[in-house]
Amino acid sequence: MNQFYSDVVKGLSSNPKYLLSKYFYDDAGDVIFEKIMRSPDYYLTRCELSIFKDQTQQLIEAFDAGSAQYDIVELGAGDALKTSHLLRYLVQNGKEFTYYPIDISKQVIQKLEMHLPRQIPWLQVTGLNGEYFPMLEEAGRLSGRKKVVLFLGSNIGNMYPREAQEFCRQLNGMLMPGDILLMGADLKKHPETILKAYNDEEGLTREFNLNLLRRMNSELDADFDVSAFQHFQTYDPGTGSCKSYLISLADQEVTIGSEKKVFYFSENESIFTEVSQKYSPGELGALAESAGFTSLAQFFDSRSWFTDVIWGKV
Ligand code: AVJ
Repeated sequence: MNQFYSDVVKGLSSNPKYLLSKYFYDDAGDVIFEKIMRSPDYYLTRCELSIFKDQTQQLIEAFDAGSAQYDIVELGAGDALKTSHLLRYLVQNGKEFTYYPIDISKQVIQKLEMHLPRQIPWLQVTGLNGEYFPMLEEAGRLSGRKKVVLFLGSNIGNMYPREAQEFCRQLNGMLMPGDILLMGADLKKHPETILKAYNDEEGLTREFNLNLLRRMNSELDADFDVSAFQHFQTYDPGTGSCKSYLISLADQEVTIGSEKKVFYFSENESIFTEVSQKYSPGELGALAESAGFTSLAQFFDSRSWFTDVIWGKV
């Protein structure tokens, strides 16, 4: 059977139940996520975009520390809107480089390879469709230059701090001395502001969360009654963990797959679906150090709600 099915069976057989947030992003999920990024309550994307628009030159000056010859690799490129500001600036200043966007979605890569060189004439784009680490190795084989690796949008937040530390350490192990990491992270702030980003007025995050049930219905032949589950969000200002759950509104059973596996949900039972971890600048500094990086520079939006850090591999 496929990976999605076995991950679902594992998660729903656990106590407490969970599902993996990477499965949010099917075609319908991609569309909802694009709407989330434009939603007034979801401040993250706008904050990071303002950093890329307003501090383009400063970001690039930080890359130039050491060697000024580099290629740009992006983990989870998506629509590359934020990155396009950097890319345009580099091209206009006559920099010779290749942009290697990595994404798990084939459509995303095809779109980027087609549209980016039209928007930014002379830009060299080589898309890599697959998982982060294998594709990062592939980029290393293709590129003869130092690498600037982008990991934006607070994607690091989908890991708990311990997992994030392990991820950054692994990433560090794959880089060469002189390579650079530019990572976006959402910052701790008033808890109401954070909760509202995931309890948006338009109900987009709710739909994003419930879409996971719809995806299991269509791809795994499951029979979830989507109306019998409720989106529930928490934020713990102490730990900085913002978490999404689906709550079963009734005692119910759900059948999944051709083997007709049955799962029981009692009334008010939760399924954990996502963590969106928030950091303080100090915690990010500690993360850099524990993963073997040196902090080179740090950028903030005007309200200091979001940060982009630049770390060097020594
Ligand atoms: C893409 C992981 C950064 O956690 O804020 C948005 C995903 N989930 N709304 C986040 C998401 C609910 C997002 N990241």
